[in-house]
Amino acid sequence: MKCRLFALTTPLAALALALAAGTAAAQTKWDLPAAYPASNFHTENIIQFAKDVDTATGGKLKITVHTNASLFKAPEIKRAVQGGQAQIGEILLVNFENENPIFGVDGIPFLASSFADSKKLYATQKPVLDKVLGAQGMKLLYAVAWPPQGLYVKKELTSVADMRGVKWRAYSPATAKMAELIGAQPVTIQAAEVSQAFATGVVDSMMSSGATGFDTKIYESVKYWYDTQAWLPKNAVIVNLKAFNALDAATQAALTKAAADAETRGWASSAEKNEWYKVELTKKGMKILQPPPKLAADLKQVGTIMLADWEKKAGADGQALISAYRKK
Ligand code: PCA
Repeated sequence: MKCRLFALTTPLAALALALAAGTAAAQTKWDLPAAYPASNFHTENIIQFAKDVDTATGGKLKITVHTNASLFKAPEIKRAVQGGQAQIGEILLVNFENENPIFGVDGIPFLASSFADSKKLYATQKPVLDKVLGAQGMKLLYAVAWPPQGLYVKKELTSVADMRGVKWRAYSPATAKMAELIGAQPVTIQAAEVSQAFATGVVDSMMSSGATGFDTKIYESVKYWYDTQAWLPKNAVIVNLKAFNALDAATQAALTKAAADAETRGWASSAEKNEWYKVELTKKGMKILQPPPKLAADLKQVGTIMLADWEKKAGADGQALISAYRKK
């Protein structure tokens, strides 16, 4: 004991202490606000991503995932990352369409309605997203599509006319706009509050994936889901550029690699779970239906109007993006 005490006062021991302190200081801790429940496939993927980063950096970069909008509400996460209140976060890109049309291109109905087309659209959109987010002091790490969006309703439909006056849960500017086009009443509610909104009758319908219907137990109040395969909006994990640049090169590389893996894993899991959700929703008593011809045609028309609107807002660059996508 005496010996150890003595040892601590030697220059060598002092150096060891300083090194230990240096190691502790070199550990970086990041908060990652996410807006969806822990059991959601996006969130599970993020948790795996954080683990991969931890392992690859030997614990040098620790990312704490805050699920279900517990740290910031969904629409606040982007600004939190931009301002550095969170170093990294998950956002639903289409939520930010009013800031810049590029964020909304994956929310246009029937522009890209399969996983394959959605990947092509992402490849076209990504360079612009990189630029826009870069100019805002952030960096896109990866993005993963939600499964295709379908229509949750309480009664069977023949056309969109049957939706007139129905209380419609919107999650983005585009889904609110859709409600207006079909004569429904939009109420914007983020996923974390959807369960409550349906249970209390604030809303009676929404367009979303099987994932969110399952996560929110929508089957307790809604019995039909039309598998319209209308669009596949994406969640993106973004990082504050200053926080990213403050990492050493090896940590940056580990983060980028884990992000690329998460992107591949996330798209695969979205497609796989899309099928699983349909089975589970059916087990819970929901009817999963193909839209009848008139309903399908009406919705396509809504998509055409929304694409024209988007192209108008996005100008020449936007039109170029759409034609580049169509050529892919
Ligand atoms: N779920 C999210 C966005 C798209 C989706 O499938 C939601 O409904 O909020």
